[in-house]
Amino acid sequence: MATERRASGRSITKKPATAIIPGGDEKSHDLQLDTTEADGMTLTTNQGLGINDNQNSLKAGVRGPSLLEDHILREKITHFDHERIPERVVHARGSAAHGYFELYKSCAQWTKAGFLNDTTVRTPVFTRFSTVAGSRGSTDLARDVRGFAVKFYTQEGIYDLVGNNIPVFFIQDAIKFPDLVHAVKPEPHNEMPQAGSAHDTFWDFVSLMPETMHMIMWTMSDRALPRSYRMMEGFGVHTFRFINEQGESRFVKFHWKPVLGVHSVAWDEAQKISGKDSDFHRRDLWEAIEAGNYPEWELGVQIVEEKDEHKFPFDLLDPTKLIPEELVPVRRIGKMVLDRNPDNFFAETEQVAFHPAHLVPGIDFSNDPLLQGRLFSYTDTQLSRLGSANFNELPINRPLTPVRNHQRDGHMRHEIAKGQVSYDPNSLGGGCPFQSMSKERGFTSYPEPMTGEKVRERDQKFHDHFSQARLFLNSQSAPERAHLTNALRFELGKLEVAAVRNRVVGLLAYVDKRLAADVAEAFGGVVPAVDLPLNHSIPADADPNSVQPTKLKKQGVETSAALSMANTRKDSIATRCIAILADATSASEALSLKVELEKLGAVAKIIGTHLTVWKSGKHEVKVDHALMTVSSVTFDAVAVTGNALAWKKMPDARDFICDAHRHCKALAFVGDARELFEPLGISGDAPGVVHGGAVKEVFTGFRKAIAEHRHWEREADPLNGSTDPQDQP
Ligand code: HDE
Repeated sequence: MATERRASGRSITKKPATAIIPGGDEKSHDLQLDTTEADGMTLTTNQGLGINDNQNSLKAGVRGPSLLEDHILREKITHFDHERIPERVVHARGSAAHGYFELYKSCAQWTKAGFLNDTTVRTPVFTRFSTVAGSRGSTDLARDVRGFAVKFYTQEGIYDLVGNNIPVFFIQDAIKFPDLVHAVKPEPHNEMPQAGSAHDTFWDFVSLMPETMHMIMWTMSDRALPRSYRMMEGFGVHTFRFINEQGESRFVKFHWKPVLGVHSVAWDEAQKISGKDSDFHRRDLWEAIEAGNYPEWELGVQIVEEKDEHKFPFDLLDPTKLIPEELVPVRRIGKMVLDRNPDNFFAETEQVAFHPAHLVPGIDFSNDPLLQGRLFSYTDTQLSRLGSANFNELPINRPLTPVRNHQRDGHMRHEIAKGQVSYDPNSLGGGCPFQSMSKERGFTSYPEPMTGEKVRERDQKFHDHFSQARLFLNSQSAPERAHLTNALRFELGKLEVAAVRNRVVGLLAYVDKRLAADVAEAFGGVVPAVDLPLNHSIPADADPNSVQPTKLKKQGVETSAALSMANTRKDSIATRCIAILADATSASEALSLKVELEKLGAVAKIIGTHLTVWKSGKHEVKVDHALMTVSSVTFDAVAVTGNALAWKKMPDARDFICDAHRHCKALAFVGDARELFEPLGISGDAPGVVHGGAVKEVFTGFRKAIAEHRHWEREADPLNGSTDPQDQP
């Protein structure tokens, strides 16, 4: 038996590579390889034929026409012509990494899932992050929900937790998903805009669908502009079930909590990053892993006992609602570490096929009508995207456990099933494979009692669309609320149809009158009165206006600290990217600053006007990036060293500093730089700005300012330019 490293990189044990000779027996490949092929260096065709010339096609004479006979040319070009597969209909743009999951403490009291019981097991994972609306080549920094899908290769088969970075969703029922996606995707007549929701069809849909309001609060917040995939939360969104060995069921919501904290960028910054580096999140993930800064998330669960199912003012089956952490705490049960980049983007990141129905014993579905629809969609979409019912045989999708069944044939079947028998029950194959004899090993659905009439309706509790939207809004810090307001002003300001804008502003008033008024200020100040649209899925006798918007208050939840990024971790600069502007005169200062920052785990880069290497005593100081090739929007903080007056004359340097200031990043000026920063409108007393004579004078203040992430107090209101919090929305 030999151990092979598969394309997916997970180690499995299998027999030596063998070939099936039609009509014959297995024959070892090893016998057929000569030493040149064995060293893996020789270029071959797909049939293994050695290629002697990969530069010239076969021609009739050196100036003659190419010959149809050139099978090597034809094979190469034919394969190339078929390289593309359809991109994902949603979540097309994504990046992924390998890693593992480790459990802190057995969860056997809640679930019999093996990987959540045994703390000695390290479960391999493959995790893909994505945007939703954009095409495969679109920018990473679009305002959008992010997908957060984790494939666990457990000892009981594949378990997929296919979630998002926002804990709720736009709609309550799967039947509306195609409409939602059609509305947000580029408009069908002109295929614009790419990867953005700031257009008429999306907001038209929203304005007629009040259940979107909670999710809209999240997508208009900075949650939709993550600083990094490594710094965003993940959520399973739906309520699932845990089933333990005794067959007891509890409801569960899944959370991923990033160890680095939850951080975002500013909207102006996001737009600029899209131009400067549209692969910003992909690069960030890749480089962090290459540098050994492995991203980590803790897996958290909120557990609700069966008997408590109905004790909340919202329905646990409603995916537009979250369970406030104040009502049910998130218990951290394990950690995921991503420590290896894919070897091949297409084979792994593109071909990975997630599915919420890839379950292991001990985890089960709830009746959430959105989840129920997803259970159909994901296999179906793989059939059109990956083109075959055998997509599960692709290396990245294969479970580590053996697959044994009587499914046969189909496009691109890899498995060479042996023997006469392909049906069950059978006696000719000795009855194999058998149904699992032990209940623990196989999957058993939770025997939830079912009654009821066939209806196209939702429970009355589903019709409160505003309480949790308001809870989210009320939980935001003042700068977060200002960003949310300005995002709505931006998105609605892009609309061409005033009636759509008015309907949305009117709908916002149901969430919060002040929010609606602040948004309306950008459009003439009028908040139109709109009736809540009744759509056909709401029973005729339900009056949405009668829904009590303050229900959560009764349970003592008016704000929830977990909903604000202002409460996240702000004590570390690990993995933060710091730009140090330097010239030949400041080489040694730049180097010592870089060394000090890197001691704390930051990634510091020296930026000079030229790509060069300076001498500083016995040290060589390498310029990492030329100023004209970078911009401060791709860094977390900026330190300026060297000749202040020379920087002041350079437009690129001025923009670099001004953008960092505008985006409220930590700024350090080493040496006497007042003549540089004051004319740029930067106050030396502003929060997050440090200046002084030497590196050691600024270092402590700079470090603390970076750990704070952003200093939003510096931000001016876009409508009146004021930085006074009283004037902000
Ligand atoms: Fe998905 N979704 N979705 N979705 N979804 C897909 O499957 C769908 C929903 C999510 O990195 C598709 O393989 C329906 C909620 C992620 O490969 C497709 C409905 C949540 C990914 C599909 C939803 C998600 C997808 C497209 C409503 C958060 C990317 C390609 C009933 C809990 C996975 C594919 C990856 C991908 C359908 C709603 C998360 C078409 C019908 C809610 C992270 O099957």
